[in-house]
Amino acid sequence: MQTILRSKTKTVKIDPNGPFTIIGEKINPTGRKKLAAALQEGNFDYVRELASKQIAGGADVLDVNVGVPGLDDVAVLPQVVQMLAEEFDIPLCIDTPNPKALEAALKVAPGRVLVNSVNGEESSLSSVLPLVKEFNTAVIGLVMDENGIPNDPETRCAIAEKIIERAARLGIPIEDIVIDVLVLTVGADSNAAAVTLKTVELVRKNFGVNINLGASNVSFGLPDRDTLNMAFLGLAIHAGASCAITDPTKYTAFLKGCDLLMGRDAYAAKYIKYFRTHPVEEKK
Ligand code: THG
Repeated sequence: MQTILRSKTKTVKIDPNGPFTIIGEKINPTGRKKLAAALQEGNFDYVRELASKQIAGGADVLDVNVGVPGLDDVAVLPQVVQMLAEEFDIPLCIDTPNPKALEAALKVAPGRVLVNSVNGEESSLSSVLPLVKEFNTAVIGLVMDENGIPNDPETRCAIAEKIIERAARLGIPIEDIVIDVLVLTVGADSNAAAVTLKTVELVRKNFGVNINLGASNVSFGLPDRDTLNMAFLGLAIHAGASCAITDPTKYTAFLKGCDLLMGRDAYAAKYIKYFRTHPVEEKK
């Protein structure tokens, strides 16, 4: 089951059996004062820099989130999307909880975007899914609803099913739904990642859909976040995840390694090509 995304000239296929799709997380001002300030001033130079660094690092798709308290996202989100679409040829993942800002951004986005996100709440289903249909996009479905994020894989899976069914009623095909099984930090609950990994297996087995993770969430508040993020990504890929919102400037090499080890990189061609363009510094 492939989820097709497009920029002006490029196509990205998210595929459970293909190479892992890397969605760059860094255009997101949460916890980043410099980006928040730049967005508030309407200066997009730093956004440009974050986009080009992530693309150079190996991003397949860029997540775009302008969530700063007090910022007029209905105005700013489409401006940032338009700038990115003009200057970079890479599909976008539009990350906003505000359907008005989403609609404004979809009006200016070329190609086929990934909407981030809808969830199992009635208000979300009824405001986001019609936009997904109207603008012919794909969409990330979060396994949470009015009652928050369930603690068990079965209830998370039931929310995934609800999102898939409600989308189908509007004529949105299942391959355009990417289920995000949601990861919370193991700093607060040491069982959190295990529940998410079980949910990956269950959603994959029951529906066969593509599965996404906001992988860097797993390590909030803990030392050496890179170690935890990479360990989690490796386990999630083996469990059936096909894409992640994560940091391509740090994890692309690791993820190319996972593709090769999963049998998704014939003759190690992509792994070798990656290191040809991103040489490892000489070890002293
Ligand atoms: N699922 C979906 N979308 C999402 C998330 C998800 N969007 C937002 C978030 N979660 C994924 N994006 C990030 C972006 C940055 C960080 C974590 C997740 C992060 N930032 C550093 C911090 O806050 O400590 C700061 C910046 C840095 O040092 O680079 O960790 O789960 N569908």
